[in-house]
Amino acid sequence: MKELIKLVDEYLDRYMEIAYPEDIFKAMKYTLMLPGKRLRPVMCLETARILGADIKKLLPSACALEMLHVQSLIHDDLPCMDNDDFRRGKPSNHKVFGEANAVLAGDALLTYAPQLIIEKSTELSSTQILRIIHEYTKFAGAYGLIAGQVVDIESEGGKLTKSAKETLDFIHLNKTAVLFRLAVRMGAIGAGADDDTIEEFDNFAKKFGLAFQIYDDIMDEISSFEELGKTVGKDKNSGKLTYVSLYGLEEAKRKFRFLIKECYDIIEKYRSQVFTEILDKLSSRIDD
Ligand code: GRG
Repeated sequence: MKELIKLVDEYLDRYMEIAYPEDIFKAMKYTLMLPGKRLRPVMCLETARILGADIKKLLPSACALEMLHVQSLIHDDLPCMDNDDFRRGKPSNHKVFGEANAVLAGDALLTYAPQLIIEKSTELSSTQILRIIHEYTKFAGAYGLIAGQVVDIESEGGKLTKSAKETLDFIHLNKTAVLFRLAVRMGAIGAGADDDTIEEFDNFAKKFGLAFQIYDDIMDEISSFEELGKTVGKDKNSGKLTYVSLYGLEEAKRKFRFLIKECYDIIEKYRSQVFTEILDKLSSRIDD
């Protein structure tokens, strides 16, 4: 896991060169290079590896995923969205570069990511690149990430057109699970996997994504700024719809453990040290 994170960091730095006008590239690189967990690129590379591909083939896609993820974090922190002053333990992008540059840095990451996949994926076929770009645009846009964010904002304002449970699942699947799905799908496509295998990994990522968001909701309740690198207790204070607010802490933990068990069961046959490490780390923080 450590080696994969190091590789991702090295390639992110290499791909994100500072050009003119420097201010925008510096703003893009600032949040990108802060120490995140790099879970999405690592999951993309590990999926490709266990399905038999040379991970180098997938490095542009893995870095593009982190750029898309960071774009969503930068925009999520803006005053017009979640209004958070800290991210990854440091002041949020708009606190350092101003709101206009933070909006533009997010937009620039969102568009540079597919550019990078097209320009640097020299060892993937044109069909694989086209499929990966198609998945990227579908999952990042109004059929994915943006849909999750919109419903999240609407639910905070008390606007629910479905039941609270359906709304919460929709938000988590689209805001959070979607990028884990994109990660494993990209890795599987890059490895030339068949449709059944892609769907198997997709199913894993959906469950993992839901578990990850429940973990995030629980951490907001029980963790500290030092551990998370962002403001804690915000969900509770803003009356946000979360697994903890809907089901209570104990039931949220139970749901988390159930989903993680399902993840172990799906991935077991691949004997992946990296996926096991990710699942172990996540579950070790949630006690019985
Ligand atoms: C795609 C144009 C466009 C807009 C995005 C702002 C937005 C719409 C969506 C917000 C998505 C969001 C912030 C979801 C939260 C997911 C989540 C739990 C993030 C934390 O992930 P970690 O813990 O973070 O992996 P690190 O910093 O470790 O990478």
